Amino acid sequence: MKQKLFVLSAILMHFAFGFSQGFKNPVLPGFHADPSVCRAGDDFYLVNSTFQYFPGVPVYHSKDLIHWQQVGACLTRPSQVDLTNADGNSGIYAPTIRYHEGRFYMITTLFPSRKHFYVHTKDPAGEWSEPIFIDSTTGSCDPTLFFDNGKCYFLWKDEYIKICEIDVETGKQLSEIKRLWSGMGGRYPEGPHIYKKDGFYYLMLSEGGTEHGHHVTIARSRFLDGPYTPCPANPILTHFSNQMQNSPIQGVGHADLVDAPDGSWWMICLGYRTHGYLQHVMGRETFLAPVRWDKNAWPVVNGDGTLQIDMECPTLPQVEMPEEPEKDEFDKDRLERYWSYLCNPHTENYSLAERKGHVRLKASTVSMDELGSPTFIGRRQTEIKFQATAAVDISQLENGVTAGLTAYAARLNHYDVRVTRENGKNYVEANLRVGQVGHVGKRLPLKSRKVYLRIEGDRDFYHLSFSEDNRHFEHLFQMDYRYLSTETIGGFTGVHLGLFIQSDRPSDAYADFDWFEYKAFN
Ligand code: 6LW
Repeated sequence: MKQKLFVLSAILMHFAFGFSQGFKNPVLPGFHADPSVCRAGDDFYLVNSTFQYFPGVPVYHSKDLIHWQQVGACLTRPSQVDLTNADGNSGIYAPTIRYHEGRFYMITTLFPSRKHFYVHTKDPAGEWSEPIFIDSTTGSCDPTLFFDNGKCYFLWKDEYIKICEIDVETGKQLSEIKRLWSGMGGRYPEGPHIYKKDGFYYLMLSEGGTEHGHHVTIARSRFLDGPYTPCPANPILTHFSNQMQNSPIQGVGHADLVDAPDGSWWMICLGYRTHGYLQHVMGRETFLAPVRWDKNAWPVVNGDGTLQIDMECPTLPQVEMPEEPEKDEFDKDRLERYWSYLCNPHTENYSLAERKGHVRLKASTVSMDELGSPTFIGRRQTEIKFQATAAVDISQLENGVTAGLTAYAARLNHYDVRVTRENGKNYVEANLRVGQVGHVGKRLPLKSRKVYLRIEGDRDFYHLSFSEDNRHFEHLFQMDYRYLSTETIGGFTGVHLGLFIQSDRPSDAYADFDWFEYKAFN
């Protein structure tokens, strides 16, 4: 009844005020994979997987499921997660966030150990606890928690979706493990979540793999341990159909459901925006869709189980969140939350204090082509068309040291516009790493101690250029976007625009980045 009133009031608002609020997808653009959402009162919180990036599992806050602000991260301390030698196929996989009796829980899996663990907090924007491992079960991924009748249940993806009761204070297994459902027969049944509504337990999961065949299915039972009856309208969300083959959004799946204070239901899920046909570089992003879920009925996602970039639908009352600054002047005592490190950082190689208004990156012998934690900070590419510019003081480089701006997809897939010091002179060059092949484009001598490095993206290329006056930019190289795409390199992450420094020998050299500007054009 409440939902009917919500829809009716939205329609009345539409005609009375002539507007249908609607919103633009993705609600979290750029690499925001495997989203999970919960609600505490009027506040929504959402988490994403992060693999080799640190801090792990960013926490976003919203009042309307459309506008999100990153308020923290779950894994901010090396004691919580060891990402040594992690890459885009390991580290932190899909998380789930849940709220129960005043406490937030985030459960996830660490690869390659495949150990499931969770952390908790009373303040999702603050520090989260030390990890509690569920030692009795390792293997596969996509854990979730479900609280029912004073008990806590742990579910995860194995060859089936499995469940057991745990002691949520210790992670100790309290009941035998049961198999619940393995979906409709699609490959990789994964990403399970349980919801209790109208006396039914609903088990939702994704099948088909996190590529073009991805789809969301659901089943229900009067009993938590089943048997589960599949929804006759499965899949309830997919773009694998003929109807959606030309959609700019593909691979939709890995969803979570949440109800709003007004009784309406919503789905967040992952998907990716291709460059026109099959390939994407930004990783899997977070999308939103309205759900009609009448009493005792099956949920219906956005009317027909698909979603669009421009969503024309009634929304919750919209509450804007502070926008991320386009230009980062590095003038605060901590980095903006959108910056990430690769693996657990060597914190001694980063300083915001040694030169006011600059981030000082100190050379290490870990190169961008290696596993480990090079001196690097990166932020997500959030649109196909973008412009990233970094201003850097290169006066303290030494022979054999290289510093610059990179479009980073993986250690063997990145395009850099970089400054290198040789025989006491500084040069700027384009450096392309494509698997086992490296290529350095034309190398030009630099006269100034400050240089401006730029990478621009469009539907076909990444363009690398530089300037010594921040007005005239000289083009160095343009490189096909496809060699940074997930389809080419595999893995589960997305391109980051990053600042880095590295040395081929031990060195005290450093680079002072004065500012970084990122403009996205959608
Ligand atoms: C994750 C699985 C998936 O564990 O991809 O799209 C895997 N869904 O649920 C890695 O993100």
